[in-house]
Amino acid sequence: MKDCIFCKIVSKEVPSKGVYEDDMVYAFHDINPVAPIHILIVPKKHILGIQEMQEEDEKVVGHMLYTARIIAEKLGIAPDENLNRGYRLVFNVGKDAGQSVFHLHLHLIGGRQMSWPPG
Ligand code: D5M
Repeated sequence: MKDCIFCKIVSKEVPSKGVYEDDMVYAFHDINPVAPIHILIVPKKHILGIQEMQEEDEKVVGHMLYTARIIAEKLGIAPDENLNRGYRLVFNVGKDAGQSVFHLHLHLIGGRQMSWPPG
């Protein structure tokens, strides 16, 4: 989509630090990390956000979650057999939730202790 920063990152028109890519998704380091590890996983198809997700998008959204698991293991932040370590997966949906880029993305955040509730 024209003027979409994440579409431009997917097409490599805008540079990014990629960590994973396949035919459905692209994952790269967030430019403004909130933790030692902060990856964004985006569908190659332009979807505005979860607020515009269609039933036909279930497969790609499920694939984004599975991709997060694979990347977390690769980066060494997946929970161990005692369920220590871990990471957080976040979809910000709409402006009140903090969404600032209106191309669907999943935040994979880890490498430090998280707190709850989020701000
Ligand atoms: O998250 C949008 C996220 O996108 C935010 O954490 C910054 C990140 N961002 C914005 N532009 C770039 C570029 N060019 N490279 C990498 N990361 C970027 P949201 O949930 O919408 O607030």
